[in-house]
Amino acid sequence: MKTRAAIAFAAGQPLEIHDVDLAGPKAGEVLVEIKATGVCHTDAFTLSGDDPEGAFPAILGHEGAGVVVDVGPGVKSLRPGDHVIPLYTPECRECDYCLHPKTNLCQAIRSTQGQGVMPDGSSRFSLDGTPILHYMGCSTFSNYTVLPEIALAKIRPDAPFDKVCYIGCGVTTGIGAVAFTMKVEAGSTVAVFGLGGIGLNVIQGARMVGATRIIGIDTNPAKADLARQFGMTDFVNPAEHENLVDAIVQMTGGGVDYSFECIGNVKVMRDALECAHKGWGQSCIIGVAGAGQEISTRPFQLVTGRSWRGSAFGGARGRTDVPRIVDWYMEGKINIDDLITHTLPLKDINRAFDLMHSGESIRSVVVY
Ligand code: NAD
Ligand code: AHE
Ligand code: ZN
Repeated sequence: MKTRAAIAFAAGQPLEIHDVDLAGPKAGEVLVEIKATGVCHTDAFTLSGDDPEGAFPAILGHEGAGVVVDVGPGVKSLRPGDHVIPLYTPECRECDYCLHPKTNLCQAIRSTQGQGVMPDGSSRFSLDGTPILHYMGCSTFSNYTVLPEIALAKIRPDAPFDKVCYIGCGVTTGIGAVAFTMKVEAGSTVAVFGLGGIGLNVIQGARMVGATRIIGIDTNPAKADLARQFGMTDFVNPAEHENLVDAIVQMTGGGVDYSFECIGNVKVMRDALECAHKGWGQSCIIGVAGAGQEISTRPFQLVTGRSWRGSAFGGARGRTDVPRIVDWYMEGKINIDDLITHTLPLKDINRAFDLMHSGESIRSVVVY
């Protein structure tokens, strides 16, 4: 079949809209009509050429929601008409990782996914006979896409696609990092570095679990108002402090219980660690840093009781946790609507990247 898609032909180039050929689902695979997709900073990161796994030409996008159209042989858990959210972190429920209680990083299809192909080593997308790569196993910047059954969460049919698509990455990543990965306790003091599409969800997660002081840090003061609405109690603009770490340590009488880096800047990752409280403070890296970049700190920071951790997809097990998070949204427990600042048609998708880079948007959602 044909599907309209935004193709990334090369790093640093705008996406191009084409009618692409899409082969049907093979064994264990599912054809999905994507109804809406968010644009995450990770899409921009890969498009920039900084992603060591970035390969082109590819169809980016990993924050979608849609409807099952067809299933390949052997698919048991899904059927046409089911509403689904694609999972860049699948959940096979069989591999060593899925069976381990301490991780959500299912590895069943990780190596082929990282190469931009389906588990059988081939792509379902092509243009004029040339294969186009999949991205993060999702490729939600295509109106129709094919995914393995284990990479789809079945969700309730009354949830609006143009809102719950954001649960496919940003919402789950932010709230999950607080609730699932770090298990922040009520009464905690939390610092959130970067108040974008991820950081604001960390803030709403921190408020949900009962954190009493939530400090937001962003170089763009225009982010502060929305952050306050989501639960931030204090805003810090790094430009107003000669030593950001000292400022946060002083504000909190020794440092925060938990800090989260939601930018992808290795210097800020260090600050986030070092403003965690001596003896017990824990810092979580969520931001994705470019090829060749490394983090550093004095080992004494860890010797004296701080811990450095990280979180992918908020520690969520997608087929289990994503439907629950959709329920939280439908029950009014979390706010997604106010974070979706722009809704665009696919033909304008490059504007979503411009809005992100200029700091005007929190999340842009493309609606098909
Ligand atoms: P975004 O562009 O919406 O937000 C980034 C925010 O950081 C902006 O508000 C910006 O003003 C602020 N910022 C930039 N430099 C800063 C600095 N030096 N100090 C303070 N604030 C600064 O991006 P996003 O969609 O929220 O994504 C954030 C990061 O999280 C990206 O690196 C993305 O790739 C990553 N990410 C990781 C996961 C995961 O599973 N680990 C999932 C999704 C996104
Ligand atoms: N490909 C990059 C790493 C990118 C990365 O860290 N991705 C996150 C999700 S970001 C979603 O917006 C992730 O889940 N990582 C775990 C994994 O297995 O990819 C690189 O550095 O090679
Ligand atoms: Zn993402």
